[in-house]
Amino acid sequence: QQPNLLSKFRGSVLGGLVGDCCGEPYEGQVLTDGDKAILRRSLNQLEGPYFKAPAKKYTDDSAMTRSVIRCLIEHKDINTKELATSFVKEHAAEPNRGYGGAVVEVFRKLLKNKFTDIVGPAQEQFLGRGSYGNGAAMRVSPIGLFCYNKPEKLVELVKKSAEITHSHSLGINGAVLQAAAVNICVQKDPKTFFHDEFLSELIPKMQELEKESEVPGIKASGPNFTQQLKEVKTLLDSPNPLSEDEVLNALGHDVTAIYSVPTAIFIFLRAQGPIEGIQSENPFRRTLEYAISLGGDTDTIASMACSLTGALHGDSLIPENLLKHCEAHGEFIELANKLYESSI
Ligand code: 8NA
Ligand code: MG
Ligand code: MG
Ligand code: MG
Repeated sequence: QQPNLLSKFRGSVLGGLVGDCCGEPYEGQVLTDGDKAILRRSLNQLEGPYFKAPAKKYTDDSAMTRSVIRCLIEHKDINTKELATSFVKEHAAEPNRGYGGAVVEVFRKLLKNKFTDIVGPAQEQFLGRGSYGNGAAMRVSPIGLFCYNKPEKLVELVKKSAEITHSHSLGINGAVLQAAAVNICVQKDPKTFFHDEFLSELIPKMQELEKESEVPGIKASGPNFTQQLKEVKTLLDSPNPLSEDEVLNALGHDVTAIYSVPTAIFIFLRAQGPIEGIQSENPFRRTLEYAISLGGDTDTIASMACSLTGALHGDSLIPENLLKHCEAHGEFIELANKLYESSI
């Protein structure tokens, strides 16, 4: 039977946490076949009979996602001043969670202006162009959940949550894409899920969004999310087995939104079926292992991809013992429960 809504909320929130914690040790790496074998063994071990081990640490992705969830629970809205304050407090308390290279400058300026100007510091980033990093996208899945029964509010809420740190249209639209993808997953029955149908809902949304916000792009003729999603479809429809190079050449795996959010969506969609070299019947495990195997910004890409698989299937596919190895898992279960309560 269809996973219930609460299970989907928990699946997405906990999926995001597990992806972040398990992806973190590999962030910035290109994995060799040997590394992938080690990864597989390690995930098998973590999923197996519980053993005592130091918790796998979450990073900026989960720290900032938690701020977004708390804001939604408390205000049933994105209150930008509260959210900005929460980001800055989290960062001040634990600056070593692997924050992006430039975003800490935004936090410093917000403190300095005493939160009187919330969006100004982000607009000053990168000589006034704004950040196109994936930091707004990596924290936004809860908005996709919250809007399950109010999809018309999604773009507005995402934009408010993004603009505190990311003013570049690619940074913002990447966040809308991730939240919209989660939002579609919550509505779908995994038993009758097809990537064609999913993409044919998502692509027109991005087309409309990108028409409105003429994308300045990395170069004038730079890529946009509509094109990247069409690449995702081409890759998924390809009759030949896909090499990692083909995937990475088409979609990328770095810390920019344009070269990581479509990648996460591709990983999620591909992991709904068998993947050569990954021996698991569980789509959640396939999502996690495949996302990390592709290397690059592994914590963030695994977090985004696993929050999609979790939103589709619910939390029953997340191996219980694996979850127990992730730092703060109990707190995130509670947050998912409360987010559900505040959304209905
Ligand atoms: P951000 O705004 O600092 O952007 C991340 C990076 O993207 C920047 O440091 C730049 O290299 C690049 N970038 C973004 N916009 C531009 C631009 N307009 N021109 C040139 N370069 C640009 O931070 P963010 O929050 O978007 O970053 C999110 C990522 O950072 C996540 O992957 C997260 O996990 C984290 N991260 C941290 C480390 C680390 O070890 N500290 C490494 C990788 C990623
Ligand atoms: Mg991180
Ligand atoms: Mg890191
Ligand atoms: Mg990252």
